[in-house]
Amino acid sequence: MVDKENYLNDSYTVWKLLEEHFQKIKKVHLRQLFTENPRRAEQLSVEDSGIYFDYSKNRVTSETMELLFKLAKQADLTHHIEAMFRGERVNTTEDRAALHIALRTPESSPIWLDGEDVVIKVHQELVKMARFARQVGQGQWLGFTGKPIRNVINIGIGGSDLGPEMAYEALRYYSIRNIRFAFISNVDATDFKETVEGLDPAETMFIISSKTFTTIETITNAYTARTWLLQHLRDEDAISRHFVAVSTNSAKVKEFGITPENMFVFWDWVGGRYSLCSAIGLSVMIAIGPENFYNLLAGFHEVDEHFLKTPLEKNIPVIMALLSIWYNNFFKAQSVAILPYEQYLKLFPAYLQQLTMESNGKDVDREGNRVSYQTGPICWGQVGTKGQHSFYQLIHQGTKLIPCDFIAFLEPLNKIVDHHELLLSNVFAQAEALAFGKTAEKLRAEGIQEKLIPFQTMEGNHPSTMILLNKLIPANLGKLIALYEHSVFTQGVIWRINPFDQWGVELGKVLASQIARELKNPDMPELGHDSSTNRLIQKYWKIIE
Ligand code: G6Q
Repeated sequence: MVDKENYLNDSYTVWKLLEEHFQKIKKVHLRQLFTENPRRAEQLSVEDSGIYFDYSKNRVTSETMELLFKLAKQADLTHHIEAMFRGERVNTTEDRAALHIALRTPESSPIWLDGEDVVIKVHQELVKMARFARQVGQGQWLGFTGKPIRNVINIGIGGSDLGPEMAYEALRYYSIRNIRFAFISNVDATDFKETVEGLDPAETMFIISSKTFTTIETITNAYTARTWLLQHLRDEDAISRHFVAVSTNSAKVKEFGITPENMFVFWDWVGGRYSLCSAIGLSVMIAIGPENFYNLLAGFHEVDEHFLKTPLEKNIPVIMALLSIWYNNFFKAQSVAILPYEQYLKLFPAYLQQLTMESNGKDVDREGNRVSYQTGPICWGQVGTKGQHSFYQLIHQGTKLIPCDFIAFLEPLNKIVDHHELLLSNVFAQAEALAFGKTAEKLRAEGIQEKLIPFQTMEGNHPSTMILLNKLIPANLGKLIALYEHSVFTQGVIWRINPFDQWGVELGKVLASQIARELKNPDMPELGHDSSTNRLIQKYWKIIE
């Protein structure tokens, strides 16, 4: 165990100062902080890159922020950011760079990795993707029987699924409507069966997205898709008109029967959950068209630049990360809620769940020592106003502290009478009510019966951050995602963990294959698991006898 004395070495003093400061501030109410400082909203907000980031409803003072910035400095954050952007092998356990920022870097700005400009390769692939996306989107890519493609189905899982599906839903407003887009990820056959139900194979294109091309769920679904297609089209030559692959593993793609022309590549320096901007986003590019996809990348890049070049004190992802650490490590909050008030962002909380929890769900530091402090919080959420009628009760009056990120857009995409004013009024009102609550005096003044006062009193002092953008255009989606990516990275730096590996996920991949072999083989003389697992396997054997 790394004890607190050794934690962050020379930053230990700042950590200790933060602990002492926390004791002073933990009971201070946001009501008091706002009353004492009429300029609080102005002072604790940042406006940059088309983002209005208001963190004034957080339980911090200027002293808290100063200490947190000091913590970031002592963790040598700027050095770590520069190392990632330079392409150093920051993913130490896999000995890889984490260069997702190169995927959205303009062609004119080279980034060198092992003697090669990776940005050139990125743009070559983007051009190939754009050509294909136009052909499919404009009905020029014909299926085996000569029919244009009407259904595009991405088969992938984890990082090869959550990003594309979330971004497709988020940018659906911009998508072509004559093609249906779907995403199959679960190895449960129902996912495949229900998705292809009623579809004509002659009009269906499958994109098999898998970095490794060995992930059992994806490969199983891909072979099922192949069988489904060939049952109807009855000719192996049909594969080349209905299957494309996105992968780093050309040998495995070839083995599956997909030719190199139908393969889109990316590289080992792109982590799965950071891969949306690579060819993994092919389905999104077909849906919204190459121009919109390039705009999405431009939004990512704008925030990349902001993260790299802005002083820590005005750096939005850095502030997001420091607030997360403040609640996680000092208030001991267990989770954070992501609450987008935009229907198109309905999958955003689920996407962030992977980004944040797979990245920072680690219990050893960069040197392999077990940590003695809390790392990544649980991330969850729901689109507004749905959540208000379900779990918000616990955030308002429960006994747990749950910091909330509200995300809202000033302009609606779909304008129908006063829907948007109602939506915005809800998100602003929720943040206000969480912070300031409702006092017993106020309730009495409203004439509420005395016996109901304890139940209707809202303590308030529930922290939240408001991320406000103008409108959900593709660039703004890119900005939002990049904010969270860089916040996750910053938290990883301060917790001294590697946010780019995922050994827990790898373990799951190995375990399932072993049990899958055993389930198929009821004649096995002995099972080597624990008694519980052995009995579960035997239960299954009984039904296939
Ligand atoms: C993401 C993880 C994981 C991965 C999936 C799919 O960062 O590594 O979610 O994306 O396991 O892996 P493949 O793309 O290799 O099929």
